[in-house]
Amino acid sequence: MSTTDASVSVPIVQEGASIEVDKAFISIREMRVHGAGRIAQLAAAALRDFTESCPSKDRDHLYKSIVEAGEKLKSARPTAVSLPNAVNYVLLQTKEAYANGSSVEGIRAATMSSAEQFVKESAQAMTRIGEIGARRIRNGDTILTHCNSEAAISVLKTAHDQGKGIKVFNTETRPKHQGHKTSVALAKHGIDVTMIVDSAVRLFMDDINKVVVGADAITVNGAVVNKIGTSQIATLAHESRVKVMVAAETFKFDPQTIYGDLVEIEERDPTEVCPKEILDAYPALKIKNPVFDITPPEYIDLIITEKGLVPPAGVYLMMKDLFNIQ
Ligand code: RUB
Repeated sequence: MSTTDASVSVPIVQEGASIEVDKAFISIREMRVHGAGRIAQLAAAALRDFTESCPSKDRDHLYKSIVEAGEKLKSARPTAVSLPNAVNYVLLQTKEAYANGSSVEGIRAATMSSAEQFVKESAQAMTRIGEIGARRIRNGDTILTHCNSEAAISVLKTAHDQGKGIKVFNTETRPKHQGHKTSVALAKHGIDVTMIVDSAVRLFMDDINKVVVGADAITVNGAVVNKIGTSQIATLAHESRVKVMVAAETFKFDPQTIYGDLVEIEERDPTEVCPKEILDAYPALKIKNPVFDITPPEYIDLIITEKGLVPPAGVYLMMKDLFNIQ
């Protein structure tokens, strides 16, 4: 299988190797590959490889099989809208080809080329977000980031490469410590990085003048769903008048929120928070482990997308355009 565990800067989708849908599903569900952008790319690549290797010679059967594989991938994790958006992007072409009466090979080609296109566009988006976001970073800024966002890291690396002399604080990010990957990626890139525990953010807020985080989903009113703890950080930043910027590809925009749907917040296993022996010994002990939270638009200054900067209040118009909503 052509996935790597989620070390930043290593392509999730490597050329020449085939990705199985079941394995991709498990990798995403068990967080061997995590982060909204990476799971979207993995899902698109898995659909491409599934389509290529599917032996079906019947167009109805091929179509049904591709749609089913897509639905399975979508169900791997519930919060990051990048996952259904990636699958829907690919399936749009599958559905069009099928509806137009295309042959088995026609359906296959349409699906594979749109999956390829998604992977290519998401890599390009990452570079653009770095360029656009780095313009908002000033020489000598001290920036806080949370969790492990490729988009946020792209902004930080680009600013550093432009010689801006930034310093970064990053949280370890309980309970799965994805922040360790961020520290390593930034340190490897030569960036001055300091890791702190999540609960130390307020203590260090006086040293910080910008917050840059990623997103799993952005709702129609400009609220940002991201790793648990993001909203606490944004609240503290607001209190200290520190700017909060969110780096996110436009496939993190959630079109369903236009119709009033809520983003489902994933709740993970209690053993991520507390050792199993303790839970077994004290059955009355309750654990809550929601892994994302929602930062209201009032606490966000700017969203950095590959199509440009957008304030939270501008999300609706951008979404209308992106998803062709009348
Ligand atoms: C990852 C997380 C990241 C966003 C954005 O959570 O919250 O900030 O997914 O990442 P998890 P990216 O580790 O639970 O998937 O910018 O890489 O898409």
